[in-house]
Amino acid sequence: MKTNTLSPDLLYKMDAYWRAANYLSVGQIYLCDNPLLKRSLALSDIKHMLLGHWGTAPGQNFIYAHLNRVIKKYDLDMIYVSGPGHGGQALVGNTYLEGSYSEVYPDISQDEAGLKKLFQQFSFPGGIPSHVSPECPGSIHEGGELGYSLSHSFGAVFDNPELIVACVVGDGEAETGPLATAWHSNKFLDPVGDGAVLPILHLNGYKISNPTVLARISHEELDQLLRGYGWTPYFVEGDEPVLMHEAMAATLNTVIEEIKAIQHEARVNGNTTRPRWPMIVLNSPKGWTGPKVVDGKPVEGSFRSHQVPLSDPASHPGHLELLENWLKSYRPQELFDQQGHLNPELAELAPEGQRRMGANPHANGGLLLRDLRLPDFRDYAVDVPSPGIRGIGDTHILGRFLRDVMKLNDEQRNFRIFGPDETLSNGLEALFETTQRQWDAATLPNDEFLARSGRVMEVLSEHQCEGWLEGYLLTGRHGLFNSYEAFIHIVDSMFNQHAKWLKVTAGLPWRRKISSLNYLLASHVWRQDHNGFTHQDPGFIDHVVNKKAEVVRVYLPPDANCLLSVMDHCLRSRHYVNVVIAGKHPAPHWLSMDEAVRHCTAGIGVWPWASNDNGTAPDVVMACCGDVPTLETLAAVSILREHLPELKVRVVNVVDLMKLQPQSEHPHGLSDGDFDNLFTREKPVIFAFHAYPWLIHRLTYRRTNHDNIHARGYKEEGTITTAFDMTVLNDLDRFHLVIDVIDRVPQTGEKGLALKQQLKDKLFEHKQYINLHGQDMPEIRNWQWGKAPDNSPA
Ligand SMILES: Cc1ncc(C[n+]2csc(CCOP(=O)(O)OP(=O)(O)O)c2C)c(N)n1
Repeated sequence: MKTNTLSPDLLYKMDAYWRAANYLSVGQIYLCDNPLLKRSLALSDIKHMLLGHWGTAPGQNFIYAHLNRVIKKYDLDMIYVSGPGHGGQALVGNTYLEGSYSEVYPDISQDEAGLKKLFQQFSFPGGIPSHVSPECPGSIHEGGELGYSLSHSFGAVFDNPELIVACVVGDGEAETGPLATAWHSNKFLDPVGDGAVLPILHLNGYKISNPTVLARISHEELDQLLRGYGWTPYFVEGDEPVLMHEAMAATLNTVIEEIKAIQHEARVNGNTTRPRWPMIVLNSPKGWTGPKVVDGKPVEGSFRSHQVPLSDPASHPGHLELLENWLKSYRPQELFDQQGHLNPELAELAPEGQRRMGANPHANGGLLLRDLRLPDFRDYAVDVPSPGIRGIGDTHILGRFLRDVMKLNDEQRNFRIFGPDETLSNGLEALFETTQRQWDAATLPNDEFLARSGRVMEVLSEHQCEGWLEGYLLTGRHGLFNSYEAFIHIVDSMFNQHAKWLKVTAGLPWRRKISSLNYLLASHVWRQDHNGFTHQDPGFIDHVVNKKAEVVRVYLPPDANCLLSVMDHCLRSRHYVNVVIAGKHPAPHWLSMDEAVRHCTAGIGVWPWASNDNGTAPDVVMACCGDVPTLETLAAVSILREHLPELKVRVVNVVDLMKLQPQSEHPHGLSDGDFDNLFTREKPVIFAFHAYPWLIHRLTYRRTNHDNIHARGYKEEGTITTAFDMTVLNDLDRFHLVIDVIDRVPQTGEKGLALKQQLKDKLFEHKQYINLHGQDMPEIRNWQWGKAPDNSPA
């Protein structure tokens, strides 16, 4: 189709701007000197380590230049997400051309000296990484680990009705599971309250050394696939720059006007039909405009252009001339003056101020972050007249607090809860008293809590939940991800990337802190009553604690009041990943709200009412971390008190797992003195832990009393069975804990041995009972702290 969207003059300038960006992309990979090619290239101008990715860069430079035009034409509030973020130099180069880069890094000035530094620093020790890393202004998505660009983009536009995210999806990236599912995000977008995502599938045909699937299906099949996902694809295809500029410009006009029309229909005319949002398929050669043939092999339009198409000229002499010709093909003398300034006619093609994609505040979310309005969590407290009273399940109580967090921030529209279809299952039903699940696909009369606009985001993809939430947080809002504990592992790697992002951005003064990524892991390992072994895996925290201490926090509140206190803290915190593990099943309450606040503020502490060492040296420390281990520990303590009353027992409860680490390793870590005061220097410690027991050793191996810490936890034993039997299967139950004490405290003597035998009999009786009755023994079910009669093991 012949169009004339661009005047000849504008077309020339846009092509020149693209050439300038391409020149910078090549220069960053290769040059450490001679940035304007004022003299012939010499070996000394070339970096020794040639690192980076060329193949994706020219396509992304092309896209960026064209987005600049529509931003100006339509005064768009737009940011750019680069799925193939490995082409980092493209974004660095474009933000340099538009001036936003030099504003953040004045040393990289827009002149010859700055150009030289720009080239030198890229993929260079002490410089910047080769991806669209946090150091790159305008980036909310590094794109190192492929697959999350669309999810991040959707997260960014939720509750940002004026924002458009131009999301470049690599055709290789599109093969990943998360990306393949992310196309469905269009069924979760509210055209009234949310902004728009413009996906641009970068169909450059190849990955590292393979073709891409989407490039090797027919045009028709790809068109049908994308339509099947609910999009209207517009194809821009070819390799002839002039024709491609015109096609891209015309198509961008079309899609932007379509986006605006959809939004107008929904916002002004109240049309509630789910729209088919437009998207672009850019089919252009990989390594476009680069060397066509190198050492007799085709490079442009092939996988060979993925990284560095020309090798180090020191060992490949012919490559120096090829490189010089390649750089000169962009005619840099037409683009930059002798001082290295971009030709002003080209410079004015870029948008101005915050409309520049490198300076858009949405891409530095902390700038826009407003505190949440939080109700007083103490108002949701459970009354605990004495420790051990029965409760309805901790997350159900938390749900009421979260409901009111939603309510209070309804106007600010800056808080959402994300989950893979588990918000109800995880006990947060109270949320639906005030909001709905956002859903723009069809609904049936029997559906529950679905609405076009809602603050709960549910899709059965942990990847989408995580990606959406990250995008939401990175653009300056707040949120919570609730998930089954076992399946949060699905996003282990996404968590990694986000934690890395937080670590790096914390060290960049111009990046403002964002709100924390909060995980609520309910439906945990110990209570998988109707699911069993597949749903039993508490290992996410083993994974989390690998990350930098300044970024990660892990909380295991033992009861509802502690959970409220912890969650309040997490929602106020900044720039962390907070993992909170809590139960949803009926469970005892131990602490009044005042006690809970004190305990959670300390993060760890002795429970004096459960201890009988009365401030003297104990014979044994019973430590517990997690709701179920706390229950079993207290039940064990009550057995000890009844049968071995002379034994001095100290109960230590841990809410903040990082307290166990040495202070040198984690800012929350206890000093060695404080640790010794709690756990003693030489007494046995029986530690009942929620997760895999080895983690306790990993965290405490440097402590004085480490040799005497005996940790119990989940040992990968599980099935569908009773709640108590789960603890028995893993030796975490009250009877095993008492036996552990007897085995480690010699002074229990004959009395201890007799008790041990009784407890072994009890364990036998327990097995027989559950196999016959299908539920736990009454003395287990009805056990309550402080109520002696049912406690007797005899
Ligand atoms: C999850 C993940 N798996 C593998 C890689 C290694 N990798 C880096 S680039 C690349 C090919 C990407 O192809 P595409 O998305 O089409 O990007 P482009 O062709 O634009 O470079 C691969 C496999 C990665 N970065 N992330």
